[in-house]
Amino acid sequence: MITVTSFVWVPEFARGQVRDVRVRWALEEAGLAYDNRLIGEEQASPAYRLEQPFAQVPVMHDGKLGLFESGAIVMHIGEKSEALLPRDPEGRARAMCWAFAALNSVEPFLMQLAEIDFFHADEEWAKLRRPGAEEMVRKRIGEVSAWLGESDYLEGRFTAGDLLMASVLRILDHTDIVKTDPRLGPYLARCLARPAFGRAYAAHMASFGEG
Ligand SMILES: N[C@@H](CCC(=O)N[C@@H](CS)C(=O)NCC(=O)O)C(=O)O
Repeated sequence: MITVTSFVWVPEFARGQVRDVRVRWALEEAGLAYDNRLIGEEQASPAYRLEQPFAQVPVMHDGKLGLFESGAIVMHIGEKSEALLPRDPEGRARAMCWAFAALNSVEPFLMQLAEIDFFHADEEWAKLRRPGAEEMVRKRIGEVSAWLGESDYLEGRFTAGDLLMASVLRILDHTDIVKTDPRLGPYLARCLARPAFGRAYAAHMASFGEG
């Protein structure tokens, strides 16, 4: 049995953006059922640190195997389903390239901007830093957009790379930076229109009423 651990409560602005959405989305794409385990104060416990060394979510248990890091979890789910990782070695390796690109070459820059906007907007240093942070975001997403060209997905078909790239791009939903890009805007909308995302998002949002 698969169990996804997520927070019983997060502030309003963060709802919909917590990284268990990625894991739920991957499970939905793969057609795998899962239970949801909600945690609160036990996040800070030594026992939970044995599951997640940084005391964060998500965690996923697949039988006796416990995993942390949303990217690693999505890869694990991909091992179980061609819907996320193509079975041919080259297609699979290319999907992994984009998964790492999303998490390593794109997400840090988008997170920097999001952190400024959500946590430091009124601070002087943030006002000075924001234009440079936005410029770097525009550079990176411009590069992804150029790669995408007229394709529907990064490697022609939907993979775990698209799932993670779209998950990263939606971090900036509070701005129009991605939405107004002529290729990435429709790309993000295409990814998020997938029924699997809709189910994952709905389950994530509904979980806050379960605590
Ligand atoms: N690189 C980690 C990041 C996990 C992460 O940032 N989790 C956030 C929620 S989206 C969290 O648990 N924040 C609470 C905290 O750090 O105390 C992953 O992708 O799983």
